[in-house]
Amino acid sequence: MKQTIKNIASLLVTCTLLAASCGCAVKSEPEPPEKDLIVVGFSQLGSESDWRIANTQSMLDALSEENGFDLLFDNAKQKQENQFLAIRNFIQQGVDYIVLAPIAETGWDSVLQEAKDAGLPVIIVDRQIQVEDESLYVSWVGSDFLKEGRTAVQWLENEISLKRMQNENIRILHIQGTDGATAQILRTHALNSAVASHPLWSIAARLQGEFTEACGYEVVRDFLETGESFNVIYSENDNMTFGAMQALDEAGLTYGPDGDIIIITFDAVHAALEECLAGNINLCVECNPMHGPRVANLIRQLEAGETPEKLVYVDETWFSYRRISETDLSERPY
Ligand code: GYE
Repeated sequence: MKQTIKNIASLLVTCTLLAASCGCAVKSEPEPPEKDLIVVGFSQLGSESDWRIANTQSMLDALSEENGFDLLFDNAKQKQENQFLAIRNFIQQGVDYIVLAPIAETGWDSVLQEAKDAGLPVIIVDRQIQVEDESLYVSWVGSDFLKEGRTAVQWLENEISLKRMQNENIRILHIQGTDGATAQILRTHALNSAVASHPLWSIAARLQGEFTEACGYEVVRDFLETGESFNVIYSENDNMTFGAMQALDEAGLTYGPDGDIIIITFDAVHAALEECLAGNINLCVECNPMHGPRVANLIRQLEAGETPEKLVYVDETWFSYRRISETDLSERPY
């Protein structure tokens, strides 16, 4: 024992001498000063869908402390007034950047002018905004919603000819998302143009499903009570589709490739791809929610003094019952 203590003591002396000889202190080094974090205020419009939850997670992951960000997150719970409040709070707190996922396209001029007056760069994510002065935001990143809608109607046209239904009336039940949201406006626009150019296509009804499963269920359930006929559902997001499917089940109606109703849905979240693979949904048009890393890159570009593109569109695909595979499912994290 004594010998061991002696050994340790001589080791300490050796260490001290060594440290002194190379000019080092024996005391542990002071912590390096903390790197400045970039403070970002993110106003998310709500948590209405699986897509939105994946989008929020992607933002939280990318704008993490580890990645050099201090993220202030606000969920506006589907109210534009709450987004105004959040932005004003971010301005007061003196954040470095504001990121806005807007509920609707219009109404942003005043509050974004306040951000501009405070010298704060604003990045828009997902849906777009219509403002008089385009310099109120630096950049937008999101989906090409018109292309998504066109993908859907072109697929339908092709499917109808594959099924030799060209001479049948196509009656479309259109379930719309939140009024005034870019995803709603442009997916609706694509459908309207297609209906206008196909004499046998018509809209059986337009239902307001607010992008939620609960609303999707309620509006379709109530519509089914009218007894109106239809053979296609064009639903502007997966969660409304899930609600619609529940209402169809309760009414004893069949859907999917082997059923009476063709179902077209947007987003292509994991649960929708599962339904597509199981033969309950005909077409899932992809809408990519993983914008976190894209927003982080835009901020890094701005930090480096670069001017990012004004509009950044993401690449997207689609999955039909004819070409979906297990691999598509396993590759989908949300
Ligand atoms: O399709 C829907 C969500 O704006 C792209 O909003 C987004 C849409 C998405 O609630 O699920």
